[in-house]
Amino acid sequence: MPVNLGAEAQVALKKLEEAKTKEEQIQAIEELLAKMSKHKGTEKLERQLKKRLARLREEVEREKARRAKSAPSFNIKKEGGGQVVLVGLTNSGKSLLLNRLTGADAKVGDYPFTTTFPEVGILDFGGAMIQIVESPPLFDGCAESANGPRLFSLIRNADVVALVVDLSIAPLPQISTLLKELEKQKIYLNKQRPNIQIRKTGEGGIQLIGSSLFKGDTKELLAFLASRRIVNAVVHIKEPVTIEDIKLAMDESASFKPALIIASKGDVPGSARNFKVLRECYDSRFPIYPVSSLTCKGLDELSNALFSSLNIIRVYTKEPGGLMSDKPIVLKKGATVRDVIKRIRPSMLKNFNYAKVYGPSAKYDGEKVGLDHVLMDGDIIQIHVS
Ligand SMILES: Nc1nc2c(ncn2[C@@H]2O[C@H](COP(=O)(O)OP(=O)(O)OP(=O)(O)O)[C@@H](O)[C@H]2O)c(=O)[nH]1
Ligand SMILES: [Mg+2]
Repeated sequence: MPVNLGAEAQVALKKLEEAKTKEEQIQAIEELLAKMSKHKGTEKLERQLKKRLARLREEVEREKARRAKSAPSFNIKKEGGGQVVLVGLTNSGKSLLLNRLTGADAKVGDYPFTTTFPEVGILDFGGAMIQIVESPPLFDGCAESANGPRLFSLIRNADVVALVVDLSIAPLPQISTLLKELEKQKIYLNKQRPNIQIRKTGEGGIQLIGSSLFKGDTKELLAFLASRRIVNAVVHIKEPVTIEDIKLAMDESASFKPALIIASKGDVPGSARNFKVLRECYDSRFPIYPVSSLTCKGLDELSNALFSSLNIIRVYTKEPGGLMSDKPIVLKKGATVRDVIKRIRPSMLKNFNYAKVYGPSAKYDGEKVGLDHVLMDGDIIQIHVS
């Protein structure tokens, strides 16, 4: 090392020798380069320092990018054929279940609040990729916690809600807490928006159709409508409703989600009794699937149920005279031949002749069908163009 660097540069050099982190090293090299006197004798050192600086800066940038990518976040981009969110109290077995279903590596712990950010995995259900998201646990009053709003918007955004109920402890208080917390945030499971139609008119006051179905005081209803600036309208009530139902029907912020219950830890002694209690109370409102992530019992049935709950189908294509595609096209239930063509090659719609269908929706293998033919899960379709 040349001795004639200058006093300030010597200090910077000492700093560099003692620097522990990459950031500290960068700072020290920058200081050293700025302070050192430059002459023929320091040229080599200057070159080395600049090279080292560039390498350190690059490493720091790369680490930053990696951290940003893997930083925990509540913003989960939807992927695959549909998204199911696992919602339960802490320790109910969500992480282990997610890992078993998808091969994810979420942390499992026998202590509360192991998962603090959503964990994501993909369940490959015969080529239909189902995104499973573990929500951090719900608890009494969680909406008021720092992550409360993000937690509920995660749930609101999912296609299906799977309540995870721990069978090693009493199930009913768990469900009560989950439903209470969700409904406080206007997330309603396996319920329909009350069936009321309101058509504003220019005049004529409020015209009530189906008024006998309204269970309440009509004056109160008129006052409520007036408070919403609805004074001239046809209000069509199509099912028995209370004033609360009408308020809910008109509440744009309410969301209504399809849901099922996953009864976890079915291997634990006493779980059969808890399962019976759970079924007695909730069987009519929710499909219930008992599982054990420890023994993997019930996981196949559950995967089937998750797929069905998403209302999607898998359709395979087959080139005339060729092989069947090994990856299915995933479509919404009710999709037609037209939807398949739109997905794979819309230009074929113009010279579409017919399609041959093999599988559940065909009356017989190779049935010739048109664009409006409704497909079913597992169909194979061969498109013929003129
Ligand atoms: N016996 C048994 N134990 C289980 C089963 N599933 C999970 N556990 C145990 O239950 C505890 C909690 O499991 P987790 O998967 O971390 O629970 P979680 O719902 O993700 O918990 P949080 O992240 O805190 O919400 C762990 O000790 C697991 O080993 C199961 O099927 N059977
Ligand atoms: Mg967890």
